[in-house]
Amino acid sequence: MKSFINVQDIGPLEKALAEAFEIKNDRYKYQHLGRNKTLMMIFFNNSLRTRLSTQKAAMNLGMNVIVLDVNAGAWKLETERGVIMNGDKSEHLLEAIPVMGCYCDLIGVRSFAGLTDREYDYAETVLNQFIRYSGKPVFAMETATVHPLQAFADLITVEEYKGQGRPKVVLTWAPHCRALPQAVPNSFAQWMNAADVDLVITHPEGYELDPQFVGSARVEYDQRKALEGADFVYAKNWSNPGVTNPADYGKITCEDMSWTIDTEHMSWTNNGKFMHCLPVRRGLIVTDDVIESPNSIVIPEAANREISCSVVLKRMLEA
Ligand code: AN0
Ligand code: CP
Repeated sequence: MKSFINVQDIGPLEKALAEAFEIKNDRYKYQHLGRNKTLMMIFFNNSLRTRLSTQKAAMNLGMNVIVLDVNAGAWKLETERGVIMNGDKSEHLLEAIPVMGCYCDLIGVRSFAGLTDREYDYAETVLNQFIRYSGKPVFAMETATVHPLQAFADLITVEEYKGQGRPKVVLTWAPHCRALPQAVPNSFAQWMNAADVDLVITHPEGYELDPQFVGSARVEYDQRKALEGADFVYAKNWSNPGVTNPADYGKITCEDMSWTIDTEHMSWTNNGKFMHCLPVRRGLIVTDDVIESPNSIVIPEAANREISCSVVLKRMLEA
């Protein structure tokens, strides 16, 4: 596997899941693969889970790991071409990337959407510069529009907790005080569309996700109708994707607190499991009692980040 960005990169999901459970049963089975190989993780944004789980997965595979927080200690990087660099940015990404590529075998990139220019974000400008100029295989650790390591971990979690038959999985928007990217819901929708589940997406009008990610999912604007009979409730805030109205891109155009997942919302479901990628703000996305309830599987979901990443790094080392 030369890159890991979209669900297609991982190939058949049954095989990827089988590999995930094999690794979960024996995390150190492929320890020889990473010998004398170096992973470089580049963070333009904060992280808890991605940083720790990716490092752990790399260590399980016997890799060396270098972590760079671009905004804490490195030169400030210019990402745009054609600018006169007389501001606070000392180095251009187009020199920094090939230099980083010299010191490693694999590169993971976390670079969130700027949420001001839809075209720039949806062209995955920063990620594509890494792919083009690093000379090394690159994987997404949440980029402008996708978070595949999270979606793969979510898929593993649904597989582990589902009962008999095809589960009903509901991706629901929930309110938030800051404008957040669409990467998590985009990838979740993309991966669930590829999996054997009944996917329903619910959000206020105007928050339509990009059609390439919605795929064949059913969109239901009535949150209660969407949640009825749900086996899994996947809550997430995202800012306005600017699909319906381009001028709204990256903005908060709904603050309706009736979308917060509380016990009443969960009572409409089929004893549904509550999921969230974390970090989560209680009182906005979900109430304390729901996230602390026995039906909340946010911690095993986060634990599966080590597993999804182990499969991805293994595949990239084998390539
Ligand atoms: C990020 C987001 O919503 O994309 C990261 C989630 C994994 N969340 C925040 O910035 C709070
Ligand atoms: N879920 C997730 O990616 O969390 P972090 O932002 O803490 O890495």
